[in-house]
Amino acid sequence: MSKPADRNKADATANRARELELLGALERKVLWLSSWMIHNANHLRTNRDGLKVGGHQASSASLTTLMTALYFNILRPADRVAVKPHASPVFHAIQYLLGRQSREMLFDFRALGGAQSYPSRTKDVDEVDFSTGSVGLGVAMTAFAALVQDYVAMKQWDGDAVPTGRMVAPMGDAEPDEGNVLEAMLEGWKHDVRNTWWIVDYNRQSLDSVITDRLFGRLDDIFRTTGWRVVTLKYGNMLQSAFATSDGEALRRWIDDCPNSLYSALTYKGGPGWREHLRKDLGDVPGLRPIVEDYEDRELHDLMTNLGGHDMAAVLDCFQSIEGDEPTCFIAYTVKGKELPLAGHKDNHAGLMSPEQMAEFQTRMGVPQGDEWEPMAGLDVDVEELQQFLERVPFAQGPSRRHHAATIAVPAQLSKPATDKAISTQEAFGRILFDIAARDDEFARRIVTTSPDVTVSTNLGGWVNRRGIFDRHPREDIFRTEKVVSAQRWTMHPDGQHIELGIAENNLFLTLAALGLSHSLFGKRLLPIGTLYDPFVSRGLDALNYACYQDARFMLIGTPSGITLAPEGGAHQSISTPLIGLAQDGLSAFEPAFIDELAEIMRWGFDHMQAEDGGSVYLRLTTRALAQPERAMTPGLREEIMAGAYWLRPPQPGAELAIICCGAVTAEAMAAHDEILEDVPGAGLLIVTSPDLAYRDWNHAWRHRAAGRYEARSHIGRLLDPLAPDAALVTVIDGHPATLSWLGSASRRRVFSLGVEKFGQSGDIQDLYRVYGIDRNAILDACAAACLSR
Ligand SMILES: Cc1ncc(C[n+]2csc(CCOP(=O)(O)OP(=O)(O)O)c2C)c(N)n1
Ligand SMILES: [Mg+2]
Repeated sequence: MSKPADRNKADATANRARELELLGALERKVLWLSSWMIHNANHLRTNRDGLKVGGHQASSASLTTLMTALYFNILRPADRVAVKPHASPVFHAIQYLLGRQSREMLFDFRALGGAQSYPSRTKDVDEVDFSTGSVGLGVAMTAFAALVQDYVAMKQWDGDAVPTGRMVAPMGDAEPDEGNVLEAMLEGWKHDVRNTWWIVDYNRQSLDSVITDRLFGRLDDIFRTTGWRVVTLKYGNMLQSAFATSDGEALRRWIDDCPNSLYSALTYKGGPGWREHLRKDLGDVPGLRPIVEDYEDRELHDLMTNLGGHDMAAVLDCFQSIEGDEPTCFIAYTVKGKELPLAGHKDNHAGLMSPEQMAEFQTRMGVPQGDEWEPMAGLDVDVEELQQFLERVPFAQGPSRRHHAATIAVPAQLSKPATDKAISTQEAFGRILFDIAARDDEFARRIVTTSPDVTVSTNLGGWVNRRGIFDRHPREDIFRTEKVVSAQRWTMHPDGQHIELGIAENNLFLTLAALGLSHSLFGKRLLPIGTLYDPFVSRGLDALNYACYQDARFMLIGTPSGITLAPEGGAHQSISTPLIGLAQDGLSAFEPAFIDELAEIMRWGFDHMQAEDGGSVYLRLTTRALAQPERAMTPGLREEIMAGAYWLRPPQPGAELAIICCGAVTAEAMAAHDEILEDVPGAGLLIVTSPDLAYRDWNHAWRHRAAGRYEARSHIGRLLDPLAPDAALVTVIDGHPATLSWLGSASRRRVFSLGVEKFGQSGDIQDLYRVYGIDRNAILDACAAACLSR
């Protein structure tokens, strides 16, 4: 009789073999479904516009083994994944097999309402954790999500622990070409980010071509330098066995020395191609002879393409061997288009199998005609056993991957800073936050600020002094312990509520994206605020768009802005950001002139960031101090500020002119208005607090009217009603004039729009406003032109 230990070992081996068999069947099915989904969308479904639908069969095949291993074995419910964008079909096929995606959605891949081209948190129904699509962003997002996971876990809110998950990115090997990935690695290292897995689908091909051989080895270095554990998964078990034979070393050397391009080309050519080349090298490497002579064409091809990333047993062993929370990069060697006739061809990125190739592939996969969408059709394993296996898959335990966190009560009013002096919106922002920092309530505790090395210069200093900087490890402020006088207290500890970032703006937006999804990812609601110099919104714009696309919720402060930052000069002037604010979906943009408006907008923003149908908020602020109006915040004023515009000086009925201004140039508009009243009595002065909300409201109103709801009026339309029908509007903003020029159409009146259209130069406000035509005289000239052209 065998000993119990032996029996256990034998059982474990048998179980492993069963598991590998089932995973092998699932892997084939995932490969089939992802290929078929794309084929159906391109060749079988009716497509009306004549455009190629596309989809990436080769990129999907490249990642099939790794994704199968992850989703059906490795991942746990607390893990969160950013899937390589063009492996979207693989993700959807897997969710389908797990019963989390419908056949209809797969059928409608890339059609309206169907499974999305690239995994989408907001548009897909099968609970994508992180959207991807713009390469590099999803990868980096996982590092910041890991940071946020630590942030909320270390706060120990609500008494319940946040289960630790791994933030996983199965990624393309060209993704690190995007600088934002390298930026994230550096930032992640500074923050000692844990629990992050990046799995590089190392197929050595990108979109256009085969990746240069010189990159070989560099990737490992880059990862190790930034504190990552690197695990290379190069050869499958078949190749490893071949290496273990007496002539194996020769084979290993041949493969290792084979240039990427040649390896890809031979992969495409298959057995005869491999044989021909190996034979040529027999003179130099006689050890290759047994392989050339003993293997059939198909065997030879399978052996030579038996890379680690396609060997299920090797992949599982590798993933399962990982212990600890060190960030880990797996470099998994793969073949782009593995198992498909597209394999290895340098042009295969957008390549599609032809109907003939697909028919041959279908036969090879053993999928009966008519059963193409059947999850279990054509598998050579016990279907019942497979079904039981699927029911036990750890990843799919639990009803939903999305959390719901209760909203945090926002105070009914945020008090504006008490001052009788002129004050800028940037300074007031800092003081409002400083006041919030003194509160002992949930609202103050859930605010988290972050800034890319402009914390002090965007006026977050006071808040940071009171609330501290987040760090996984407590660190003293050395300047303080050494008694060096400084206005800043930079104590770092796990309770800190500010995340200090390096300068990279992409990292700011990805951090905001991760913080702004904390309620859904980790069940802990945060109220994130990010500050940066307004011109550098453009530097991180794709990441901002990415954050909004995922419906992350945050408050963005762009300050200082426009040419109003004056002596700072042309390179730092933001001209187009008001248009970005207007056009960016998921972001409500404001440019307050006065600090009581600012306090209202911030209060509203904290609610809007939490509302089911809400979004993020962007405030374009300034360092220019303006004298403040003495007034009470009446409910009516509050409502109008939040609708986007109000009359600072209402027009007389029938007035022929209105000056309309936004933000820092309100002082010039007021001065011009004072003077114009002599010539145009009754002219009004309108303040636009949000070109974005006012525009959206107008747009909604005309669509309502177009649909027959004739009573629909826009806020701006109502405000401008008292003006004469042929009155003129003169608009002015420190930004692109088109931001407000739509008001002409909105009110069917002539509009004369002032703003900044050219890159500027250093100077003081007076000089710059004059040169770029947004000073008092420019406004008066525009008013004169308006009246003359009547
Ligand atoms: C920011 C951005 N630039 C360009 C593209 C277009 N694009 C899509 S995939 C791709 C190449 C990706 O290569 P790799 O990451 O190696 O993925 P593979 O398909 O080889 O697995 C490119 C350039 C994109 N999606 N996003
Ligand atoms: Mg690649």
